[in-house]
Amino acid sequence: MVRLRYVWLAVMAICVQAAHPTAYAKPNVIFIAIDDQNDWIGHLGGHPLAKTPNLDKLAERGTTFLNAHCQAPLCNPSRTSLMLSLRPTTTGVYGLAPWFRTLDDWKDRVALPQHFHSHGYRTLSAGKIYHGGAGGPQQRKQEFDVWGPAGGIGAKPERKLIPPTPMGDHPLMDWGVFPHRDEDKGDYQVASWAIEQIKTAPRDQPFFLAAGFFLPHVPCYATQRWFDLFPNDDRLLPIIKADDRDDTPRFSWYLHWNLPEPRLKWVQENDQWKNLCRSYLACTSFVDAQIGRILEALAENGFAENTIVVVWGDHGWHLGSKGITGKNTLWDDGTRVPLIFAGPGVTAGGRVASPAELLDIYPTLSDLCGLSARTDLEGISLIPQLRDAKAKRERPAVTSHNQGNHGVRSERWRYIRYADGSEELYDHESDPHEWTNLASKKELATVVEEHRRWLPKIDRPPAPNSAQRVLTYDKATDEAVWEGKKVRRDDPIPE
Ligand SMILES: [Ca+2]
Ligand SMILES: [Ca+2]
Repeated sequence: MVRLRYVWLAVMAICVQAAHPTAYAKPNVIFIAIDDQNDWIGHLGGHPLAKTPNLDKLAERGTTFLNAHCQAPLCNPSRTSLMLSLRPTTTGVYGLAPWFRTLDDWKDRVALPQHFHSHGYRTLSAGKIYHGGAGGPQQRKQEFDVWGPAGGIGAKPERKLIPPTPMGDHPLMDWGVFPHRDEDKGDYQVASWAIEQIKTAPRDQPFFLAAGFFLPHVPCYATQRWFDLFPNDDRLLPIIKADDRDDTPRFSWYLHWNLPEPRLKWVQENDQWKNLCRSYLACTSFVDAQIGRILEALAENGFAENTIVVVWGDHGWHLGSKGITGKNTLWDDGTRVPLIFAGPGVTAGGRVASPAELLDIYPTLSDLCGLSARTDLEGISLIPQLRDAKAKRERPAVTSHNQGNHGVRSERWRYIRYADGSEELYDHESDPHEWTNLASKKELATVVEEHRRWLPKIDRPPAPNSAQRVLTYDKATDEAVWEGKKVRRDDPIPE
């Protein structure tokens, strides 16, 4: 009986395939973004309780990058870099503003979806792909052919669920069980729209379909069922070192000075640490389920075999490590992200330990789909690693947070250099949490030197109209300007 059922299912699968033949040779692309998603993903091992069955299954069907890093630890600069395959240090886009199309240098630059459009693809987008709405309706049409729902937070409680937070009690700084329907979430609607596009996709034209999920970006609201996946006890808490910041340069604080994301001290004192961790894990599992819905629709509509799926997160998020919550750092918790490819041309079960950068996605997708190669991209195709996970990459992953501040992640080491010249070095072989700064160890001077040579050669100041989380530093006066305000060396570090 069981065997008969399998035969029946196999016949059905063949029928579905045959019923929906495609008249084009190029593979489709499903391009999935997750906002503020760190490595708390089952197969990445960032949190022992993380539950992401759909992403883990996709990783088994394709190749996953275990050492992938964003080029900027913040939405707008990370996404600009990924979509243009240019470093933030090349574009000068470091803050939440400007939108790169307002800059003379980049207003006509061919972004990734436009490259696909010019090769005959129908390009579609829903949810958060770019940071912000990409201008008015006319301008939006130039980025993608078809626009779906904006997604975002969706249903919100009438008032915040957690106590007032420091730094202006920012409305986004909230999390917890919020009893709404999953269907009322922006992310659910983005997935539903993507599924509809898959079902009704024209059979004579390949598609590039982008779906951008907002969670686990704050506010982390989810229904009880997603919280029930996790025990409400100390196993939720990440392993941290209490005095971890004692050996990090003072300048490291400037990169997340006076931000609305509460410090570890606040979440501990207000009994919010476990709640935050559980909320983040719950939201990640919810997004994983939405991705699962899209992947199921691909298979049900006969697209599983001729579609490249790529999933990426725009940057990491701290949940207590280094004394903070939030983004805007150059450590692994701020830069490490999921990056998974699956589909034709991608080896199943590949797990790549070599570093990869999000700006590699553009040339990789272009290569995988046989589009004309571009010579003006700063990323390098990941095709060698998609064929053989052990294929080496010489280049480390580089992350920049404003001019002069860079993290360089090789397979074994993390090196950081700040604008005032202060440095950090961590050995991931013996110190996976980056607890012990080895930068001043004489015996490691060669390691530091090897990593220094990868610091960006072009290191532009912030582009015109840069704002929000923009840092500049004047070496002559030793003064930093953060969010438009001067920060001096003897200013007390904000708690
Ligand atoms: Ca983000
Ligand atoms: Ca430390």
